[in-house]
Amino acid sequence: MASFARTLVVSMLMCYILFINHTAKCDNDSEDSLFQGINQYRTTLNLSGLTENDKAECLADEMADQFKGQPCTNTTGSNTVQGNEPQFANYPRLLAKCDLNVTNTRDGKIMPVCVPNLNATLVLSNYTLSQYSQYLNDTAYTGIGIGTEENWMVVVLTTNTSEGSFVPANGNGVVNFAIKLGPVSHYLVLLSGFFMIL
Ligand SMILES: *[C@@H]1O[C@H](CO)[C@@H](O)[C@H](O)[C@H]1NC(C)=O
Ligand SMILES: *[C@@H]1O[C@H](CO)[C@@H](O)[C@H](O)[C@H]1NC(C)=O
Ligand SMILES: *[C@@H]1O[C@H](CO)[C@@H](O)[C@H](O)[C@H]1NC(C)=O
Ligand SMILES: *[C@@H]1O[C@H](CO)[C@@H](O)[C@H](O)[C@H]1NC(C)=O
Ligand SMILES: *[C@@H]1O[C@H](CO)[C@@H](O)[C@H](O)[C@H]1NC(C)=O
Ligand SMILES: *[C@@H]1O[C@H](CO)[C@@H](O)[C@H](O)[C@H]1NC(C)=O
Ligand SMILES: *[C@@H]1O[C@H](CO)[C@@H](O)[C@H](O)[C@H]1NC(C)=O
Ligand SMILES: CC(=O)N[C@H]1CO[C@H](CO)[C@@H](O)[C@@H]1O
Repeated sequence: MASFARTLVVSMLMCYILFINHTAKCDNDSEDSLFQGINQYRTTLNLSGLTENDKAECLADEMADQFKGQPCTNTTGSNTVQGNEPQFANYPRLLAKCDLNVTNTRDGKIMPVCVPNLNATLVLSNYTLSQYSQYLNDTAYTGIGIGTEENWMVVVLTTNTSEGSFVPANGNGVVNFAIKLGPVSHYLVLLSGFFMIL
């Protein structure tokens, strides 16, 4: 009986590991292709490419999570009428989760789109051929983070000024390090669980 329980737990852990790898990969494909598409667009406008920003990516992930379960309509995502952007009461908490606050994110720009199955062509055109294009065509923005959830994709643009750098003002390197290690610590927790039951 004990060995059955052990086998069950081990196979559940295996599924979990595979599942994490799988979703990470799916997200990465759509995010990567959008990242490249946006920078190609910037090149055609004679602007320098945007560099990846870990904190912006963290916030983009958190924001995408907020849209989970919401359907695509003609008033969501890139169709949102300016002034009617969705407001999230827990926004300060989402910022805090990413070790950010309003001071260092004020000049950033959050741009959600909703595209069934994240069709890569439509995702890119939802940025380059919509109201969002004016922000991509802006030298003020220098960094980018991309998050995905279901049919939702969220781009967060950052600046190189202190109000939009998405760099914690206290410059706490330890926190940065911990977040970079995020995926690895998943495995460490899993591994220690693995050894505990053996
Ligand atoms: C981009 O820059 C090049 C050289 O600096 C110039 O010849 C070209 O007209 C520019 N294109 C646009 C779209 O500004
Ligand atoms: C959005 O869709 C609804 C019905 O689905 C339609 O009545 C409305 O005119 C559409 N609005 C725009 C701006 O396309
Ligand atoms: C944005 O994506 C939607 C699909 O949700 C599509 O119908 C629409 O044409 C796209 N808009 C642009 C400007 O590409
Ligand atoms: C993505 O959308 C475009 C335009 O609607 C369509 O031509 C293309 O076949 C779609 N691609 C996929 C993989 O569904
Ligand atoms: C990008 O911005 C420049 C300067 O504001 C403007 O001249 C140009 O028409 C814009 N291009 C597009 C495609 O929006
Ligand atoms: C910020 O970015 C702008 C535009 O890319 C550049 O001209 C400026 O030198 C940058 N400033 C710093 C402090 O990196
Ligand atoms: C944001 O964080 C910085 C330190 O990282 C702090 O100096 C600043 O007061 C904070 N701003 C708010 C509004 O909490
Ligand atoms: C946008 C993004 O996260 N892209 C990453 C996808 O994964 C490859 C490696 O597998 C990285 O090099 C990219 O930076």
